[in-house]
Amino acid sequence: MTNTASEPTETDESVTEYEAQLNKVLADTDETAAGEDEVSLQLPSLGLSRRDFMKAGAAVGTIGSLAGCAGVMNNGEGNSGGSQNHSGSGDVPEHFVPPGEHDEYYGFWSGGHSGDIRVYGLPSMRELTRVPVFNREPAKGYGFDDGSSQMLEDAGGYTWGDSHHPSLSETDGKYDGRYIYVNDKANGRVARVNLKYFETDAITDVPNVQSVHGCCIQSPDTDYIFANSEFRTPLPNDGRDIDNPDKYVSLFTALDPESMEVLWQVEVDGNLDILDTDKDGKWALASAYNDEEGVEIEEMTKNDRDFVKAFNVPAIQEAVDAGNYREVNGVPIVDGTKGSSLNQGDEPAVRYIPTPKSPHCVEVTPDGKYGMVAGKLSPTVSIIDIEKLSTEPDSSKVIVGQPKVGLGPLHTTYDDRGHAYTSLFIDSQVVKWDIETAVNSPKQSEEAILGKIDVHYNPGHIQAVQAMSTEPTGDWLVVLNKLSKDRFLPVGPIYPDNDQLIYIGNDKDDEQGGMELVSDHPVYPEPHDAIFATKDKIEPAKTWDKSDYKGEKEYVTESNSRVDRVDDETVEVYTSVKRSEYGLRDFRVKEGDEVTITATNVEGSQDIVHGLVVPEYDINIALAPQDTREVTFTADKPGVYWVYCTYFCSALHLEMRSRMLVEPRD
Ligand code: CUK
Ligand code: CUA
Repeated sequence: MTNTASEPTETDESVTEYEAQLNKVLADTDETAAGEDEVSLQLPSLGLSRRDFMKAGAAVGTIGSLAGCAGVMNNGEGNSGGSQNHSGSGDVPEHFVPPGEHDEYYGFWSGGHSGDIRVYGLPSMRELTRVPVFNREPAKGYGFDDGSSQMLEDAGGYTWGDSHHPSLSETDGKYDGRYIYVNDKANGRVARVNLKYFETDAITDVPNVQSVHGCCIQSPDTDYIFANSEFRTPLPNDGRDIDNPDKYVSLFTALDPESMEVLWQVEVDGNLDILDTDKDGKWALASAYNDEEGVEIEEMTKNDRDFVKAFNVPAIQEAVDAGNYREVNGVPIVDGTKGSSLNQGDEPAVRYIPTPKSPHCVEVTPDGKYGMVAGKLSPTVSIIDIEKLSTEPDSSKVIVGQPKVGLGPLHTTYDDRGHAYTSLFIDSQVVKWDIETAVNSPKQSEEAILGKIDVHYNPGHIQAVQAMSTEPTGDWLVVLNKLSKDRFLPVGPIYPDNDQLIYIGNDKDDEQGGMELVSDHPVYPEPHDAIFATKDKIEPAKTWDKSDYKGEKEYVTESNSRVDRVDDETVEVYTSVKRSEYGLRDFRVKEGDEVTITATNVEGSQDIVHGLVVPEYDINIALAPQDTREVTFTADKPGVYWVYCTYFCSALHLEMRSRMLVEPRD
């Protein structure tokens, strides 16, 4: 704890204010919960006073010295806090990956509001590359050539996005290495990254929704991509019902994984939040809050329960096929609200499963048996028995276990030995628990807990290797901590996040359940989630395959490099690119021409990338071997413009140039 200077009254005020706010939420919950069934918050059974709960919460809410203390106070027992970059015991396998050697796993991080996907190796935690998705990225020329800038324009023309939940495509429940799908929480979009080229190849701006939060593929065969809109809005949101929050809706959207077109949407009561599916292609489970359908925080937290929504995908598809929907902005919208006639009978389209208020997430176990709903405000995880969704008509009986895990549970992940790991935001810990024990012990009990490990600080997502597929491998776990505080050299008021690597391969009977903190890694803000695949699942191309763009773009060789004048104001420039020259040493256009440059990197050797940039024209494309890119612009400034290469490709890299000569038009 280095940030202990306690001065500012403003900080104290904000803590007090936050305490008061949370106090109100909890007071309401306690009152309404008294004498009710087990879905209530049940704070007294925590063995903690509400005051303790409050303090932890208050510290979390304030980015000051207190939050750091919260982690340490809760730790108390003197366990692993000291281990930073070395394992504390000899039982942890080597996580240091020596120079020249490769990692065992690929990790794909969503970048958050940087809008990208980051690619890391595990266990080294070395960042390997970034794949720009919703953001422009000059280092890769993304958003600068015609193809990618047109794609961004067609997807709404936004300049940024907030990527949250990356989902790897699956075949038969196993990662097939074809695609990653990821949502844009900011602008209500879903994108696809092609893992042959590690490049975004499609973005869909989902109609009728404002923010897409939950996003996942449908297991086991990626037949759909699902996307949850978190914010309720009028339908359509065209100026009607502005002052009528009752009429705002939240939508569950299905997209086609190949065409990326929106297929249908389902309207529900309350908000929708995060998503996962079963492993049989039937149920999609969405966490949800704000069953009150309020628009202000006091309204949103009035009731002591919310409802997880279970979407019966075949039943919904049947309703769509039967024309049982209304259409808004060209999308079929199925009525999945509580009173809908589609929700009656043996195969209801949507089931509403009661849980404690404001649950955060749903994550399905690798065997597809259970969906875990982390309580966030409740110190529990609710276990949904997925088979019972089809057989048990009483929704409250679908929850078959509810272990008390600790304060602020947000996300759950799995190993290959029947254990669950849940992040505790307020306690700044990861808790390991046994799934079958939790199902077989009384609700609210701690019998299933196998151990807890401290992390620093305030974890959000946690993810174990291969845990979203049917093949978890159970050796590594990454904890995405929201705060890093005093863990690294200070870098100004916007800190890095701190992703911590934990070894989970030992089921030791100690207070940490055998979990071992292995290393800390600062990360550029602010990744939200990650997903890991063994290295054999991903087979990236080493160079482009020109047959992949045949018919769309010309492959320009040295001998067919040329300038084609199409008409008086349109010019097409074709140039090859290789070490250390462009096919055209210069090219001539007229002031005011619309110029399209088509350029091909004709080299076949891997890792030889060339750039083609034109200073003062904002032109910047990057060309991997065998790739062709196009860029279109208006030559509105007469003069001489050097064209140069941005990648240091050879000893004659600096001499690798061409000239664009723009003649004045008289
Ligand atoms: S949400 Cu961030 S901690 Cu967007 Cu996945 Cu749970
Ligand atoms: Cu090509 Cu530098």
